[in-house]
Amino acid sequence: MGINNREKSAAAFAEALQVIPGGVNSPVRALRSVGTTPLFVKEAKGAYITDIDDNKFIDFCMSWGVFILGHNQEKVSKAACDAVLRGSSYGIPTVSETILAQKVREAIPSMERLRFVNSGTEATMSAIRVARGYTGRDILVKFEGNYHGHADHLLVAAGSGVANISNASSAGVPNDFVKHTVVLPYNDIEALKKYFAENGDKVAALILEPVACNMGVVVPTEEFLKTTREVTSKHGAVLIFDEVITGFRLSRGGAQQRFGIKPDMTTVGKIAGGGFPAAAFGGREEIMRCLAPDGPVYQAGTLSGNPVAMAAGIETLNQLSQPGFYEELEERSNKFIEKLEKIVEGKGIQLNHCGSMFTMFFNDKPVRNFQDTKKSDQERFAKYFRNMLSRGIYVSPSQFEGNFISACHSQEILDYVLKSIEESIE
Ligand code: KE4
Repeated sequence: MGINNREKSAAAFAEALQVIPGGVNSPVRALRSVGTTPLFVKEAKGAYITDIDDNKFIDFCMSWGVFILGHNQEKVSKAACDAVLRGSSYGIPTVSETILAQKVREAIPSMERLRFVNSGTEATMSAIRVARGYTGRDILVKFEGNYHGHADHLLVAAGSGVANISNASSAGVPNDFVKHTVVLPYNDIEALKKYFAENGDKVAALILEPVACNMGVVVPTEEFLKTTREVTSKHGAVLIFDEVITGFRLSRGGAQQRFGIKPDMTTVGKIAGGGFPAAAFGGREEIMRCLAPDGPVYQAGTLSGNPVAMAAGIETLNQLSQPGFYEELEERSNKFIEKLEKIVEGKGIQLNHCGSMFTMFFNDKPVRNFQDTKKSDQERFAKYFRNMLSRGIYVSPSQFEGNFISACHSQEILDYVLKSIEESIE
């Protein structure tokens, strides 16, 4: 494992640059913040990705958290192939959409009604529109460092790929488009209470990552999470948990099950689509009743609920509902984290984790919010990333992202990764 050469990837990148901006279809894949150029993948199986130079890597990014079962899981891929051979899209309902919707709701009962879309961005954009339609209010509250996709009104102090961009929001977004978006510091209970005391009755929705992952993993205090529920209930604002990452990751019912807090609406994606373009937004029936064709809030999508993604999602959720799946993953993750904590102790690294997701911040101080994360040593992180790559391990290529332990990461793999981390942080 590891890199013997990357000539074909380099040539492929040069060619991609002639037709695709930055040579990538999503900025964070360009690996600019870690001082190298992207791999071009040929195939993947389980914990491994293989690039077009036939280098094999253990993957800890797992397509940004999608593959909790592992890449190209046999039954998931077969379900998708079987669906394709029957037809890939109809723009007409299929039973598979109802089946997957029922499975999502069975795992996340707060999603009394839900609709499928093609990306997390569409899911959060649609959830916010429904919340505004339901309340008749305009203001959206979000938190610094939380990333909810690239809809115009959400690109304010966002995390993930935007975190590496110096300006607080994206060019091309007129100020008018973000004037109803209020940004508060994550994990700051006083700021949250103060804002709602003064403006709560004008707030349509509060959206947050119930465990942040797009500034790197930042676990909120339980008090902070409880306060988001209290202030929104008190002022009739809609509480939206963006569980695109945490859904089906932190437990079968996501963060809301893990922390026992029931939001009014939830978005899910990534795992739920089994590696295909599918996400969903949903919540209380009386809110979702506002959606066309029942109600006045419009939302639509040509490929929404397409049968291929539905088939992959159904097979994925079936496997995740097997008794003991999450207990086993949690136990293996905890053991890994315990060992990693010993390795990074005294090395100027903060290890933030929740369940099977974690981030190593190259930072001398605890990391509890976006401002803390930005004091991390990105150069040191970049060197660490390249050291791991040379050892055949592809960790998430940004200080502002999480890493994901998945069912395919055997004990042998985890031990090799720990040994490599110990060597790579020096
Ligand atoms: P997509 O539109 O990228 O499918 O989902 C947007 C989104 C919404 N909400 C949360 C909590 C998310 O994490 C995301 C997308 N996550 C990033 C990685 N952290 C996507 C990776 C990328 O942008 O390439």
